[in-house]
Amino acid sequence: MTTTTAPTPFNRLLLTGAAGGLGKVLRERLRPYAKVLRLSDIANMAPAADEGEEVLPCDLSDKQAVHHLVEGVDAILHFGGVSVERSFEEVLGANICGIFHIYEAARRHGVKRVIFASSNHVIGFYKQDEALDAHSPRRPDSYYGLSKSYGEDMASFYFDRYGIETVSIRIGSSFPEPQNRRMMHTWLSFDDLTQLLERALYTPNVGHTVVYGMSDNLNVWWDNRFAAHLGFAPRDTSEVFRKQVEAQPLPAIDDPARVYQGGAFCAAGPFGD
Ligand code: NAI
Ligand code: 15L
Repeated sequence: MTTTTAPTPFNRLLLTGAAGGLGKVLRERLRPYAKVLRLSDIANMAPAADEGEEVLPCDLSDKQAVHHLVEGVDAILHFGGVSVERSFEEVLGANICGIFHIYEAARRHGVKRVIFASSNHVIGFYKQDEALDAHSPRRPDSYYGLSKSYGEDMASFYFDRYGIETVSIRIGSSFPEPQNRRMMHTWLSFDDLTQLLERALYTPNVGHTVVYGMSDNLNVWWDNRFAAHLGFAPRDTSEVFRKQVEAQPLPAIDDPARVYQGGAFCAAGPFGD
């Protein structure tokens, strides 16, 4: 459960992807957890509001820049990178090289905890009537999903080899509201995301934990039994949006949005033909 008073703040937390949709939300919500929140992105960010913020632009594909970025932080919330399906070349620098740079910098600077914004697209090619847990073999649905799958392997390796702990959150769909029928299953409210990040930051001995990031929705596809030690107890549910979502036309029976857990990502590409 989320504590009513925030636990002891870290001295300095790093949030990558701070200019993005979730980054802007988390810029406010992570403040109680850090004396200084270091915010980074390749895109423009609002200047630091006060001494509790540091704004450091950085391209994740630049190893030396990421090395400097990570210096002096206690933990990393890695939300930066390409967040939808793109060509392999676009995904390669930001996500695949990017996650390597993050872990190498963590190792060299002695950072012991990473929270990785993974994605449901690591398992996106499962059908919507299949039940999964964290041990289900991955079935990435895109180059983007492959990059998140690689990121989870990187997290596993850096724990086994160097003892750096990670919580990989396979975020479903974290938006103000579920936007379609698929998201009735995958939706993660911002409050529940915040609670999950708190648990991921403060739970001891997480090793490499994989957790599905979803609210307390009906008929979910994912079972979080292997992440029970996090004590994540979502409080919101997509049910409150059912009427408005079901007013939308039903997709055709063979539409990927209706067939696969990853929805439209399963039909993206090819690129560059
Ligand atoms: P977003 O696309 O709004 O934010 C990603 C940020 O990363 C952007 O501000 C972008 O400028 C930055 N970025 C891209 N390439 C970069 C590079 N080379 N160097 C530095 N920064 C770079 O995405 P959103 O929705 O905020 O998602 C945040 C994270 O959570 C992403 O990693 C995404 O894959 C993950 N996620 C989000 C979900 C959601 O429902 N919002 C679902 C599953 C995963
Ligand atoms: C993701 O991984 C994306 O970053 C986000 O934009 C949504 O598409 C989400 O998955 C989803 O599957 O709804």
